[in-house]
Amino acid sequence: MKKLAIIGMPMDLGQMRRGVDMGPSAIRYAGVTERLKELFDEVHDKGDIAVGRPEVEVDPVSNLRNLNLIAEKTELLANEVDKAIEDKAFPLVLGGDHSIAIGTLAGVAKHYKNLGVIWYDAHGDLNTAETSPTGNIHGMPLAVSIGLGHPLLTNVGGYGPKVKAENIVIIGARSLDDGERELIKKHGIKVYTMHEIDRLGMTKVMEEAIEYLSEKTDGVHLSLDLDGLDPHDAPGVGTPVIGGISYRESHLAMEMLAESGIITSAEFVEVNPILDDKNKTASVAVALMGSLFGEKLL
Ligand code: EXY
Ligand code: MN
Ligand code: MN
Ligand code: MN
Repeated sequence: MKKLAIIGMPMDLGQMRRGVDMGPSAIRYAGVTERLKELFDEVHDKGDIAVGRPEVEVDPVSNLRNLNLIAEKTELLANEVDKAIEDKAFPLVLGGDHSIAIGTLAGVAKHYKNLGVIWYDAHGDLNTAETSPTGNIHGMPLAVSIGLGHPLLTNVGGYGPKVKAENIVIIGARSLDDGERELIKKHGIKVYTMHEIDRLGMTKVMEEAIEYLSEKTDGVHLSLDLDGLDPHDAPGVGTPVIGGISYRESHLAMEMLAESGIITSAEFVEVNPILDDKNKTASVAVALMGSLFGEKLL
């Protein structure tokens, strides 16, 4: 029995451009349920986590914008993701800015001894309050997952760290801050930047990533930031970076993940319909989900 639980996380508190809280609606409008119904025995749309419309917290001292709110709301997401897994469903979370991953991983990681993570992103999301140039928590969730950052964030779900640094593979990086580069070297995080994707090709990159993770993990979470794609293919994102992964390369990556069978949970984040071109980015997200869950062209 293949069961899918779709969970919307309409949160935009991890960065400063409003509109990404409408990501889950945009993805639903692009037909996520209808598309995935073909690929699962049961698809349950669990609706949205109650983020509400809290007033943004400005705390110039901590360099962590909306710290308390993000800790509180991601805890709610963690509970819902946990429930989905206990219910034997595959959790698919729709964002929301990338800070939501703090909650998704808190709900997922307790179910695995050795969770792996594929972080498909233009950015490293490996900042802490000390290294962040912006104070935006959407630039920090991967650091939080390995236990680095404010305790209110690293302890979401009541435990931490969620993931070992050596169980992480970043794909598509092309905008890394100095502190993130240092952290990658210090912790031995595996990164396929755009240079490796250009040089090796997506086939080789995915073969290597899949082999690397299958050897040492008992489950793999896919955290797919739409800004990993080139802004030409995914314009509706808050922090676009030119020179990204193409639409076709992304399909290939998802198809190879489907074949491998290693992915046990997923989230698609940073879709901002206000910045989009006729819901193109949400439609791309849904098409990639189709490939991730085994849709075939023929
Ligand atoms: N590295 C920058 C920062 O920490 O503010 C930009 C982060 C963007 C993070 C996002 C969406 O992947
Ligand atoms: Mn549980
Ligand atoms: Mn990101
Ligand atoms: Mn990004």
